[in-house]
Order: sequence, then structure tokens, then C-alpha cells
Amino acid sequence: MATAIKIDGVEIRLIRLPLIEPFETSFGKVDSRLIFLLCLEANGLTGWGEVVASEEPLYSYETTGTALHVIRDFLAPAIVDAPITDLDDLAKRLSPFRGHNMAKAGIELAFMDLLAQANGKSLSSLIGGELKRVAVGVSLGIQSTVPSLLERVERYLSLGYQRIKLKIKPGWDLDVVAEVRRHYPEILLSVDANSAYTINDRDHLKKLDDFNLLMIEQPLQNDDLMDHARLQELMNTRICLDESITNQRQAKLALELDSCRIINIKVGRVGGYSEALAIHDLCGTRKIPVWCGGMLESGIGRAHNIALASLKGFTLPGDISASSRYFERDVISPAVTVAADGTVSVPDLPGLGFEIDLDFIKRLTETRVHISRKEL
Ligand code: OSB
Ligand code: MG
Repeated sequence: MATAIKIDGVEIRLIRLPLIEPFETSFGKVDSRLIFLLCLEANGLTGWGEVVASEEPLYSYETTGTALHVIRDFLAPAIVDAPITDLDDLAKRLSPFRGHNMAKAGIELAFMDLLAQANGKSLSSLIGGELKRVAVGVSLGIQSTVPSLLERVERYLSLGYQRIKLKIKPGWDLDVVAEVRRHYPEILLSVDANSAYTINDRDHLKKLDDFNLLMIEQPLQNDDLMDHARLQELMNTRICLDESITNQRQAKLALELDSCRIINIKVGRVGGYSEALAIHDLCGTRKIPVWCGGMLESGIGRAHNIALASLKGFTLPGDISASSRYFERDVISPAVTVAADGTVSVPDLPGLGFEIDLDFIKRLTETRVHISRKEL
């Protein structure tokens, strides 16, 4: 292990990337992403991370604005005062600050890229990843018509994606799922409600059992493990929790209560690699399948997701699409591509394993904040 890492500076860049087509969930529709990139400078190296918060507090209470505030005023000052030995050491410095997991994750991600480079290892091997290729699926937003959804299902299946996830909400659920299932009786199919229902919808949700779904993701409120357990008891379809699982304690509680039988792990939602690895390990011992979720990340967040998904416990296809599924041009090169067998290759170069297109990032930068050791 190389010597401890002394952070010289933290640079934040906000860039706007238009989406190739709007993405609609039960929260609403987005047509671009304000991407929050975070770069840590140390020992002549730069490590990159991404804060996956959205502009509005819908998926989570965090926003681009809260993350900027929390990182500039609290998290960055906490990591530039003394050398950091490893991920545990970093996590300990961030842990006094309550919540703000996406902000913390941005720092953990950039730190792990740095640490991997300093050790001449790929990020995947640094965290103990073993898979050389990871299986991927695609998340399809709510469409204006069923035929336009079917057209997208067909397109992504023909590109090789191994699992189709449909975003659902009241009014865009049973009939739509029935139609997709009728056209594709054999595919791995799942749905994601992003908390659009309550336990009063139990009879309605129970009808999803007819469609042989791989899972139903986050049907109820983010903080409602109790009602998820009640719903799981009624349904044959496995519930997968996304928004509810904010750290390993919540994961333990959810498994203890039988609130879910599958967990979606997102590094941003859980505060970074330390918690993501702990949840992965916990689920391994409980025989609970996990998969890697996505947040419409740029290539930097996407590269981190690929590294995470290379851990053995990630047995279900992740929401890790090709860069071209969302963006005309990505901030990394080469762009992430999905092979015809529905897998993405895990780089074995040091760090993230992709080139960062700094010229492109600079050109797109709308806000730049630099925090250096001496300014603090
Ligand atoms: O709930 O998984 C989700 C995107 C933004 C916010 C929440 C979610 C999603 C997705 C898309 O489903 C996943 C991706 O392809 O990045
Ligand atoms: Mg989800």
C-alpha cells in the first residue's frame, strides 16, 4: 500500500449534459442532467468522482445545491487537514456529518480513484472485484403511448440488454406491463415505481404477480419499511428496495423485517464505497441478490458503477447502460459500450480505467469551485 494521501485541493465542476431523449419517472420528466463532478488533487494525481444528486429534491432530499454547500463548507475542510490512510479513515472523517450521502459519495468515489492510481491498480481490483464483464439491463421511462414503449423494449433487447425495467406509476402500470409481457413472454422484466403507491394500493399491486416479474422496485415511500414488509407478505413478486436503503443499518433492518428480497445498491444513495461494500457483504451472507442501480450518471459515475458491479455478489443485471443510451457525447473516452451479449467490460487500467475528457468538461463548465488546503 502506498503512503497516505494528502489532499491538496478539491475541485467541483457543474456541467449540463442534454439527454438524448427525456426520461420520465413517477417524479416527473427530465431532459438534461446538471452533472456534478468532483476532482481530488493529491500527490500530483487527480481522482474523479460524481455527485448524483438531481436539481430538485424528488428522488432524495439532496440537490446539486445542498451538495455544493455541504462539500464546500463541511466535507472538504474535513479531508484536507491531515493525510488519509484508506477508505475506512476517509469514511470516519465524513461520518460525523449527518446524511448528505450523495455529497459524501462524491468524495469517496474521487478518493478511491486516487487511491487506485497511487497503487497502480484498477478500481475494480482495489475493491476486490472479480468479474471481467458485468451484465447490464436498461431502465425505460414512462412513455406517452404503449407502442412507443414497445418500440424501445425491442430496440434495447436487440442491442443485447439482458433485463428490461419499466418505470410505472398509477395509470401507467398493469395494462402496460401486460402488453410488454404479452409481446415478450420470456424476457427478464421488472418494474420501478419510485414510491408512487401506498399500502392502500395493495390489491392493485398484487395483480403484478400475474406477470412473472423479476422484481418490483420501491413501490412505497422511502421511509416505510413496515408497509413494504406487509406488501411483501402479500405478494409473490420479490420487492427490491432502492430509495429506502440509505446505509447498511437500513439494509439490515429491511432484511430483518422482510421488507424486500432484493437490494439495488447505488454508491450515491448509500454515501459511497464503504457502505456499498458493507451492504454487498451483508446481502452475500443473507443470500439476498444485489444489483447496481444508476442515476443517469455521466461516464465518471458510470465507470464507478462498473467497478462496483464487478464484485461477485452483483448477480442481477445492473442499470448500467451504454453512454450513448443517454448522451450524445460522454466526458470519458472511450465511451461505455454494451456488447451484443448484454455485458460491459471492466477496465483493468489503473484507477477508473477511462480517459477524462478535460477539454470537453472545461468547455461545458457552468460553475467551478476550487477549495485548496491553504484557503481553509
Ligand atoms: O429509481 O433507479 C431509479 C434514474 C434516476 C433516478 C432514479 C432512478 C433512475 C433510473 C435510471 O431508473 C437508471 C440509469 O439508467 O441510470
Ligand atoms: Mg429505482
